[in-house]
This record gives sequence, structure tokens and C-alpha cells, in this order.
Amino acid sequence: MTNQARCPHTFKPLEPGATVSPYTELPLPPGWSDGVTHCIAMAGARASGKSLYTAVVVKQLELLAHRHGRQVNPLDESTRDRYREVYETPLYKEMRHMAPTPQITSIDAYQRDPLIFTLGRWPDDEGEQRMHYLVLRDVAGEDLESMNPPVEELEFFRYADLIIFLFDPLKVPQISSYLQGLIPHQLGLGGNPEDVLANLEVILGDARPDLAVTISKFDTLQKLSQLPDGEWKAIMGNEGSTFRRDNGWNYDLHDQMMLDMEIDALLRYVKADKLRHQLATAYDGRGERHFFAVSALGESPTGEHLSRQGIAPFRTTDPLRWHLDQYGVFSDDEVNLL
Ligand SMILES: Nc1nc2c(ncn2[C@@H]2O[C@H](COP(=O)(O)OP(=O)(O)OP(=O)(O)O)[C@@H](O)[C@H]2O)c(=O)[nH]1
Ligand SMILES: [Mg+2]
Repeated sequence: MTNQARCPHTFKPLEPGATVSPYTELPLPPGWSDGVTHCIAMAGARASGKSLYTAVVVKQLELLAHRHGRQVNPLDESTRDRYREVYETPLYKEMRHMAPTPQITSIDAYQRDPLIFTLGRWPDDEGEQRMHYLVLRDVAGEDLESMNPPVEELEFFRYADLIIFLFDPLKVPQISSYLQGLIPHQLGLGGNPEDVLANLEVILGDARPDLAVTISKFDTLQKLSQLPDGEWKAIMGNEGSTFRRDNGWNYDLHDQMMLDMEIDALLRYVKADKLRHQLATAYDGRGERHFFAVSALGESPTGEHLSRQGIAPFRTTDPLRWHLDQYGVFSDDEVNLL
């Protein structure tokens, strides 16, 4: 499970001791090649919730790190400034939506540079304490939905440790028709997850990084438990199911396996057959994939504004912990209970 330091832009491997990336010719942060890099890319259609998820998951990781006696910090000024301006301020200070992420070829494409955070010192695969870095790349849904996706600019996907593929349950007709009247009308829904997945396959070529297939905006589905008696109420109102409850700060493999099976069953129930089939052909026997369900907000926004009840994230760190747990980073047996 050797995870050597990788170039933060291209996610490609680096030679030991490298101080400059041979791929971008940009200097690497000091001490970079002594650390362990976790390269994570967001994927999904427009408005599937990638940027809001990015904003929220960083805050959640900060809280998680605190429990483990560590800190999650932006590595450089660029990450700090961009995280603050693009992600934190609109969501946490102005309580409004974020603008759609611009296409990667546009001048204002802030996501061309990765967001880099330090995760603190953790053992590497030989038990030696090393600095671990999280490198997150947000992507424009517009690029991933495009008939001609900018494959070259998105080549980093091939080298990612993990792709978090978000899809919006409101794009599934059987779900959205039931939700009418239960949640405020959603502005500007994006494209189909199936088209994005097909493009992602083109971008990936033969590579199959771990894929977290993640239902976003899960709060909308949880509303189905409020329907009068019926099958949806039985499914979403079942107190025993893993997707009814948050796992707090714990990460438990058994809980994750249950969640994976329950989401799979849910997708079968809503007849998301095309997506399931696409995933099976693209990944089965060729790479690891796992189902997740997250909500960055915890509540549907009304028009331009977020819920007055504030932000109540649900299971947002699960996909990241699926990857990090293999390295013992934020593993529960490490919890500093002081
Ligand atoms: N109910 C609910 N709505 C959400 C949630 N997360 C995002 N949304 C809604 O989805 C919209 C789009 O979210 P973004 O994070 O900007 O979507 P994106 O995937 O980054 O979109 P692009 O940048 O265009 O690719 C938001 O403005 C919210 O209205 C959530 O957890 N719950
Ligand atoms: Mg975005």
C-alpha cells in the first residue's frame, strides 16, 4: 500500500527527494516528497453538489482531526485564500449558493490549482510517522457533461487515489415526482449522472481509481419518510437502516458495508438500472467501488438562500474515510479521548 508523494496538480508519482514537479515544472512545497499524498478528485454533473460538499467536508475534517489531537490546515496561501473566498464565505458567512464552478479552460478557473491540506503526522505503511497531505480537486460539472470533455486537462483523474462521484437523487424521475411539494423547488438541476459516468470512463482510459458512488443531497430523500404510509415511508422511515442515522465521528467497516448494500438496494428500487449497469461494466473486476449517501447541507435550500436552521452535514466524511482508513489516518483506534 505504498503511497509515495505525488504531484499535487497531475497526481502522478514523484521521484524520492523531488523538489520540483517534472510534470508542471512548479516547485513542490517544502518537504513534500517526504510526506504521504492522498489525491482525491470530485466528479458529478452540474449542480450535483461537488463544491458545497468540498466546502463542508473540509470543516468536518477539521472537527474530526481535533478529536484525534491533530489539525487540518491549508498548506499554502493559495489554498487558504481560495477556500475562504470560493467555498467558505458564500456558504458559511453569506449563507447563499456558490456560483457554478467555471470550465477548466476559462481564465477564472480557480480549480486548476488543487486545494491542499495537511492532515497531521500519521504512520506510513512501514509504521514511520510522516506528514500526510490531502489534495482535493474540484471539477466543473459543465466539463464532465460536455460532449467533448477536456480530457487532457482532466487527466489527473487517472492517477487519483479516490474519485468521489456525486449524483443528485432529484435527477431520478421516480424520486423527484414523489418529492414534489415535500421540498422547495430546486433551481437549475444539472445533467444526467449516466452521461458524466460515460465521460469519466473516456477520461480514465484503463485506469480504475477507487470510486465512491455517492448520492448527494440525501436530506431530500430523507423527507420521503414523511409521506403517508406506503413503500417510501417503509424504506426511508426504517429506523434500523444505516442511511437513517449518521455515524457520528465513528468509522466502522461493518456499518459501511451495510450502507453500501442498502444504497444498492435503493438504486434498484428506484430503477436506476442504467447507472448500476454502467458502474458494473466499468468497474466490476477492475477496480474498487462503494456506495455512499451524503448531505452537505442537511436541509433543502429555498431559492437563493440556505436553510435558516443552518448547515447540518450528514455522513460527509464517509467517502474520504473509506480511503484514509486504509492508512490508519483518523482510524477510531487512534482517537485521542482526552
Ligand atoms: N438539499 C440539498 N441541496 C444541496 C446540497 N448540496 C448542494 N445542494 C444544492 O445543489 C446546488 C448546487 O451545488 P454545487 O455544490 O454548487 O454543485 P456543483 O456540483 O459544484 O455544480 P457545478 O460547479 O456546476 O459543477 C446548491 O446550490 C444547492 O441548491 C445538499 O446537501 N442538500
Ligand atoms: Mg461546483
